[in-house]
Amino acid sequence: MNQQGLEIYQRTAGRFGREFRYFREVGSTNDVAIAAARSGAAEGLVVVADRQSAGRGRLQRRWEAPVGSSLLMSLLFRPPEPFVFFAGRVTMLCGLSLVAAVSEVSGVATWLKWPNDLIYETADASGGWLKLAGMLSEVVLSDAGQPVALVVGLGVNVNVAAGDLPALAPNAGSLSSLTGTEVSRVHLLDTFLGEIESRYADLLCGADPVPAWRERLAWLGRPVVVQGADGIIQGIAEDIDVEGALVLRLPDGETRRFLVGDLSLRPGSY
Ligand code: BT5
Repeated sequence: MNQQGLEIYQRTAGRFGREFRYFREVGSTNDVAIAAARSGAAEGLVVVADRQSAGRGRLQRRWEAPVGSSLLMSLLFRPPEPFVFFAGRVTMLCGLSLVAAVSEVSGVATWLKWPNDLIYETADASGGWLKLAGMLSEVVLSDAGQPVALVVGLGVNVNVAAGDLPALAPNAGSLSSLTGTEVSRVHLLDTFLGEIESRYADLLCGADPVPAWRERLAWLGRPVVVQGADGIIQGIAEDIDVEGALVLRLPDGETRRFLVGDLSLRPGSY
C-alpha cells in the first residue's frame, strides 16, 4: 500500500479494488460503476474520484464535497440469489466496514444511523450528532428488468476543514475536524477494502451481519422521528428486523416498520 494520492492506488490481492478506476473529476462514481456493471465489469470494481460534479444521495439529493477532501467511491457487487436478501446485507456490511476502517485509521468511534449514514456524537454539551459519511446503494437491472449487480457508493468527509462543513450540510462533520489532523485517504480506502474483503467472504459463507449491524446502530430504544413517504411519525426506535427495516413503537403501542425514510431525534432536526 502506498501513502500517496488515490490516483496511483493499487490493490494486488483479493476481490475488491484490483480493478480500480480513478477520476480526477466525474459526474458521479455510482454512475460510472453502474455503466461498468451494465458492460459486464466483474465484481470488485472500485471507482474513486477527487471531485464529483453530480454527486448524489437518496431521493435526488445532492452529495457535496470540496475537491480532494473526501473519499468518494463506489463498489460493484454481484450478489448471489436471493438477490434482495444479499443486497440488503451487503449494504449493512459496507456500513460496518466503514465503522471499522474509520476506527482503525483515526481512532474515532462512529455509529450507523438507519438506513445509510455514518455519524458521531459531538463531545460538547449540545449532545449533537454529525454526519461523517453517507451511503447510496443502487440495484443495476438487466434489459429484462432482472437485478444483475449492486453498486454501493460511499462519500466520506475525510479532510474537510471545519469552516467548509456548513456549506455541505448543517450537520456535516469530518474526520480531520474531529481529530485535528489530516487523515490519509489512501490508508482509509485500503483499510476499508480489507474489511469489505473479509466481511463479504463471510457473508457468502453464510455469516449474518444483522446482529453486528444492530449493535452498531445509533438511537435504538430512544424516542425518534421518522420522515417517511406519508409524513412524520414519532415513536420509539425499537429494533430493526431481518430485512433491515426499522421497527417503530408508536404511542398507541402498535408497531410500524419502515424500509425507507429519514430518521432523526427531534422533528426538524438531524
Ligand atoms: C446519502 O444520501 O447520504 C448518500 C450519499 C452517497 C454519496 C456517495 S459519494 C460517492 C457515490 N457517488 C454518488 O453520486 N453518491 C455516492 P442522503 O441520506 O439522501 O443524504 C443526502 C443529504 O446529506 C443531503 O441532502 C445533504 O443534506 C447532506 N449532505 C450532502 N453532502 C454532505 C456531506 N459531504 N456531508 C454530510 N452531509 C452531506
